Amino acid sequence: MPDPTDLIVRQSDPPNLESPFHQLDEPLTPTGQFYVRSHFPVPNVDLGRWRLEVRGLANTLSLSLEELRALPPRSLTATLECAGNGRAFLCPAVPGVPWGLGAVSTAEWTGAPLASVLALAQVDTGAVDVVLEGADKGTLGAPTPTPGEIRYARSVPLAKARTDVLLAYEMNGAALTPEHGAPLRAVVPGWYGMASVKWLSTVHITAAPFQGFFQTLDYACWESKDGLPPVLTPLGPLQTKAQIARPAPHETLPADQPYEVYGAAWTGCGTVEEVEVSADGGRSWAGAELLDPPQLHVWRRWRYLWHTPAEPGAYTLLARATDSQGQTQPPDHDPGRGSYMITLPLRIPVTVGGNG
Ligand SMILES: Nc1nc2c(c(=O)[nH]1)N[C@H]1C(S)=C(S)[C@@H](COP(=O)(O)O)O[C@H]1N2
Ligand SMILES: [Mo]
Repeated sequence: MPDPTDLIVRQSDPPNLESPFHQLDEPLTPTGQFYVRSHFPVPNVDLGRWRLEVRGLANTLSLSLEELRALPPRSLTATLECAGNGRAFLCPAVPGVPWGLGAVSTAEWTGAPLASVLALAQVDTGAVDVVLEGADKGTLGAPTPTPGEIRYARSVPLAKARTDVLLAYEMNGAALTPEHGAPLRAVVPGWYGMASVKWLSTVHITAAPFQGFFQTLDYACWESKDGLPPVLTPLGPLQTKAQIARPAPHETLPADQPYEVYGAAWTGCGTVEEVEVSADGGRSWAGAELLDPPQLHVWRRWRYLWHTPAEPGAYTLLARATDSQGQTQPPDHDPGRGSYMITLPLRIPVTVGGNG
């Protein structure tokens, strides 16, 4: 287990642990500070007998870890964000793990491209979806009970699976830890974290989009298109978002002093191109300085030099990002998103007062 003092415990069994986002420093989150999201207990994987099975519209495969390690490895850096990150900021409150700012982290992942495994399996024409199934299992109760005991499973469309999905056995240059999915997990760059299935055990190739529990009853939202009534749609790409790491919510800052507001911003498609900060509750906005070069699927840290007001009192800071496709953050939370994709600019209350 990671050192619990490095993470904020939102739930201990199964482990749901939040990264201390206010400690954001380097572009990569140290593994011991990387958030943990699990629906079921961490499975006991027998490493001696472990194999990755490939089934469905392809040749059946059963691959050992050695066979996967023998495929040409690839490394990529990707920011993972849980779709429920920031949920604790919603008013009125919504059900689910009450994540603050820290259900987001960035790591370097190394493994075999899923494309290599799909090529080995010679996927049939007619295949459209790739279901990634984990070894973890359990039951969930109200408000949407599972059909008895199920395994965690999520799918990615075949085209995405062939593009950049990684089957990772390493995280930040070391073997994957149990809570992050050892011995093998998927990393789906640019997508909300639910797609990056941990403890991967089976890959199923299907002829129709998968409609499993975590694709429909969970991790889906309402989308309205073409004048039709709203349609329940599985979550996919990360939405553009900036977050303030410092000051932390409810921090007290000295009056009439320069203060460096610091944070990170990310997006699913393209790169973050602009971050703006408001120090007056969202009435006026000013551009922040981006500190990292643009890199697909990786957050960019940013800073904004704020001269704190001379007048002591309560102030509200907000940040918002815009990406290279022009996607920016909505001013309000769309009810169709339910308890997911919380990208309205979060209000960070601070006290400016006294002599600090
Ligand atoms: N097998 C399995 N994979 C899983 C999950 C899970 O509960 N079981 N949780 C998903 C969710 S919702 C997120 S946000 C990410 C979190 O990955 P992490 O715990 O390494 O941060 O894992 C995803 N993969
Ligand atoms: Mo998640």
